[in-house]
Amino acid sequence: MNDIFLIAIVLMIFLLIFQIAKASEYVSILKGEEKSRRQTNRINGFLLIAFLIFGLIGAWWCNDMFYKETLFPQGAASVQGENIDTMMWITIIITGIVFVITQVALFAFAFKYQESDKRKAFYFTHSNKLELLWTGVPAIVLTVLVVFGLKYWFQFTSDAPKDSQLVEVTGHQFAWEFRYPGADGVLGKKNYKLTDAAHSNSLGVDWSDAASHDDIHTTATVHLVVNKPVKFVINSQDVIHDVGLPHFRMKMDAVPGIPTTLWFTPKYTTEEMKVRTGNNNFVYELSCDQMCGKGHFSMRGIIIVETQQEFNKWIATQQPEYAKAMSGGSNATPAAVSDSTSKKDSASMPKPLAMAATNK
Ligand SMILES: [Cu+2]
Repeated sequence: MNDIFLIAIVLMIFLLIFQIAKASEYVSILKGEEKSRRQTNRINGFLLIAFLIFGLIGAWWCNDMFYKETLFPQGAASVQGENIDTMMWITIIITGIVFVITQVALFAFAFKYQESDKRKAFYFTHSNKLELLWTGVPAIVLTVLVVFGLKYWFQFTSDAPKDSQLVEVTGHQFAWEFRYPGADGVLGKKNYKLTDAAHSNSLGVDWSDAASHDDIHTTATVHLVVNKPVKFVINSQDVIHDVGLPHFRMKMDAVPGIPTTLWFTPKYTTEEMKVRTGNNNFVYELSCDQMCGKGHFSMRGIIIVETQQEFNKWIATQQPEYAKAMSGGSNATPAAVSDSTSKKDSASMPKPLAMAATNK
């Protein structure tokens, strides 16, 4: 009912404008074409100035009102992200200044140089000086901005520091899976032909590679250590996804068949971010930033940033995926790790992880 009412009002307004336009047309014929044209010109000139003033105030007001809704006020949560923020601010300031100058010039010129009997339009076909100026200056400024962007891009896509944590991120329609190398620091080999979600091998890990025996797998939630660089090795099992890390100001495509990497250093634990944002329910989010199908909206991961001690405590409670697979599926209780194969294999695991695999 409300919608019909709204449509009726809009139609009435259109009708009103149409009638006013028609009436003013008749008035202009009565007054004489020339006189009314000049009058319209003047009115248009003032309207353009009004549009400029209200437009600039409106743009400022919108930004002011919604600024607190953005992630800017809480600051970047990674060391690399701070560089991205700085770059963003420099870009906003430069383009903002250019925007105001060009808009003021556009509308002020339209007002100042409206039709007048007192002057004649100056006509010229070409000016090398002007061409050079308005091509050269933007080209130089944009080159500087792009070079800065490339510098940071090469930084966080290049080799991660030696002491960094390694986490493999795999996207598929519509969830994220994570894999941590165990105590050996090496992720086991994978082969897509071995992918078998029903038998606890959703990532297609090659269990014959001993390096895979202590790897820890998680879904939906990933644990990172504060102030320790983390390197993500990113994969996709079906279509292109994108690891979006808005709080850390990072993102990277997950491309089937082509692992991509990025590294960053989280600056604040999740608990610290709760205080910084004044939001007790704060969680770091890993969003899929690439439209990937009908469940794209739900492809969300949670990142828990914690201290090294908290991380060690958590990882100690995790059972390696190999042990789960050998015990007959991820739903089996760890106590079910009793068949001869898994006993043999857990014996070959590094000690603490083998204990985690069998004692729980
Ligand atoms: Cu998606």
